[in-house]
Amino acid sequence: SNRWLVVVLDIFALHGGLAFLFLVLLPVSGDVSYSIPEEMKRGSVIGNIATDLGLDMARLTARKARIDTEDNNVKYCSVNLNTGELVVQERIDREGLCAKKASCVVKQELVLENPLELHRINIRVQDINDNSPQFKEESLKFEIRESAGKGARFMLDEAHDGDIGENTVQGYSLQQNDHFKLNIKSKGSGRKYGELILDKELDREDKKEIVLLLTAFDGGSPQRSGTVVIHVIVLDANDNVPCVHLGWQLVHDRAGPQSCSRRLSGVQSDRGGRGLRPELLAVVSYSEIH
Ligand SMILES: [Ca+2]
Ligand SMILES: [Ca+2]
Ligand SMILES: [Ca+2]
Ligand SMILES: [Ca+2]
Repeated sequence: SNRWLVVVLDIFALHGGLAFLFLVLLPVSGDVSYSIPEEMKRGSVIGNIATDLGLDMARLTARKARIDTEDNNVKYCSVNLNTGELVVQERIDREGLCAKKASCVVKQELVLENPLELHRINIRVQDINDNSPQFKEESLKFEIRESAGKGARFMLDEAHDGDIGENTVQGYSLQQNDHFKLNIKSKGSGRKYGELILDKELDREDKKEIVLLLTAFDGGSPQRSGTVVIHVIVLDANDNVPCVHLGWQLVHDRAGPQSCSRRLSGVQSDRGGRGLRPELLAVVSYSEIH
């Protein structure tokens, strides 16, 4: 069943502002559709268009069979006039053509003359896993106060992957460590991101910095992944009682507050039970903060 394609040429006169409208009627025969993976090599065969459309192979040259495009788009394929095969002419990159669209169709046209005949070609482009998940930054920096409680959460940047479906980011994994667990969350659109959860409290006096590797992976075959380094800087909290020796010396007692208070009372008894003056304690606390 032949249909008619209406090509509207809208030509505006340069003088007088008059618009002339031409209607050109071209016969359009049946469409033909193909489904191919993206990134096929140039010269790869998409299908035999002459066979699929029932064209006379011997007359392809005489009828000047050629590929055309609407709106002067790229000619992604060409016709082999000897074999009737439709072959890849230009790189077909699904990401470049359709970004995150679930369906990607490239439209081309086969034109024949004597008589003039036009066939629409729809090439459905399937995604292949040719992109790896990537983080925007090379490293993520977190400053976390050592007083942060167990269960504290820190949102991590999402990794991006140009592919779609299974070929895009499916999950994350965090390097084994003593302090953090990873929680994976989903956005409304199905996009996934990670969250660091503090599992064991930090101690700046023990470790000032923690370096962790976060990996994002897709679900393609073969699977691809990308990593980011997480730098956790542990900020100080005033969690150690300062100890005072005679002579105003300041000592951080790593054994903890209890033994420290014992030493303070020791200092007090040393000084004949008079105890520390309030202003001395104030000076001690100030010094410890800075
Ligand atoms: Ca691609
Ligand atoms: Ca792809
Ligand atoms: Ca991918
Ligand atoms: Ca501290």
